[in-house]
Amino acid sequence: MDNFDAALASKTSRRRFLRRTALGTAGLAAAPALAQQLVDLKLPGGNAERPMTSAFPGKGSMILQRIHPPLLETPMDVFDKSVFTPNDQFFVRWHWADIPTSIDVESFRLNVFGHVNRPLSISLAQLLRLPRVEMAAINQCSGNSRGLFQPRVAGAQWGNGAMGNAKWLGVRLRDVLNLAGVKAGAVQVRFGALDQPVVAGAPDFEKALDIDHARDGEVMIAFGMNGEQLPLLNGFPCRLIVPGWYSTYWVKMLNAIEVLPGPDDQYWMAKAYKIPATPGANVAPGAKDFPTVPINRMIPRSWMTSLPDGQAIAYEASIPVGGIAMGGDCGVAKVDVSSDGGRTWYRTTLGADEGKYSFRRWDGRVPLRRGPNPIMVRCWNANGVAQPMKPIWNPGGFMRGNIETTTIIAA
Ligand SMILES: Nc1nc2c(c(=O)[nH]1)N[C@H]1C(S)=C(S)[C@@H](COP(=O)(O)O)O[C@H]1N2
Ligand SMILES: [Mo]
Repeated sequence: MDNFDAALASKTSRRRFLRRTALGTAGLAAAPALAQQLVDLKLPGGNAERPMTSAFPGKGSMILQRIHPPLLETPMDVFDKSVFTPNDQFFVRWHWADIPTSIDVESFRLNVFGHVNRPLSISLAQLLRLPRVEMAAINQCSGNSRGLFQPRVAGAQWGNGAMGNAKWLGVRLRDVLNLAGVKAGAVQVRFGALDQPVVAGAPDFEKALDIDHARDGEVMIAFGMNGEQLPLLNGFPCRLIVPGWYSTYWVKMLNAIEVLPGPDDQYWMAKAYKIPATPGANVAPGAKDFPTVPINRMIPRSWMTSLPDGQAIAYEASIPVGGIAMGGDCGVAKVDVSSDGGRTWYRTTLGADEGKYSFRRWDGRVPLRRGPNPIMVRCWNANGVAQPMKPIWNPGGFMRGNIETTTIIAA
């Protein structure tokens, strides 16, 4: 991973480092060229077609959910090719449209302040000199698959592609906090970034973690993603990695780390991204007044990716099927597959273990009948939690995790 040091070492490559990440105002401000292709996300109740676009800097072919701020979804077939999601097809989500279009790697500083003994202003060169760690981890939006909620709820109408898995290279947040010296009585750590609200008086995007979580040795400040720099839209020059937790905490373009002597009571922690304090974050459709907690750990999920939903194939007695699974906040223990609506289940073979926070490949075989075959996948994680059959509902459209069905038509 010497390319990071090399990039900072010489003036020439320093300029390239910068140029490669400069979007130019046109990059984010102009509407991408009209899409040539539509994709059907099969959201219940319609409004499910989205254009494909490759008009965003550093990004290949993506499902366009929104232009300002950019919301780009990964097409499902990408997940069939590798358990690691390529950087140029990794999903993108921002809350505010005022996003820097270039970063000066010389003057960039990561500031550590608040309830600490020695406030720090860390340059990228200094950050790159700290002991490094690399970890595979899934970045999944809290609202991934929100468009599949029934009844539908407000918010980005994602299909299943607001997630991705990468090998993150960076430093331990704990090491950075130790450099600053956390004072006794610290309660939370709040993370701020370079993006800004476009509406006057609107709350800047900031998230917080409990001090013990921030110092658990797993939470990282990453500057590398799958062996490359972070794409600007995924948070160049550095972002927070919170393994096993939903990506609302994975603050991109991280430039502020503030140790707090009390809980963060600002909008993005106190009001947004709250889930019902009920088992599985589940409430009756339409429910409003219920106790809530900030969204936190992920749960097991799995998908078939070898064939798209609705695919017609020539009849065979049985076919191979494969896909990806995630344990959530721990590893994948086993994955079963069914082609008869969940009456009969077949154990699948798991692919290489890339670490407990990574996607895991699974492969199996199911019998077919003539006509539509509802193929279901079910993951158990290492804590013994299995995906439930029934979908949950909550007004935020958060934490979908039920068994998903891919229908294959054999004729
Ligand atoms: N600075 C900043 N970081 C952010 C956000 C944001 O709006 N601003 N959104 C969060 C949310 S809700 C998600 S889903 C992830 C998306 O990460 P990605 O764009 O790299 O896929 O970024 C998180 N980090
Ligand atoms: Mo998100």
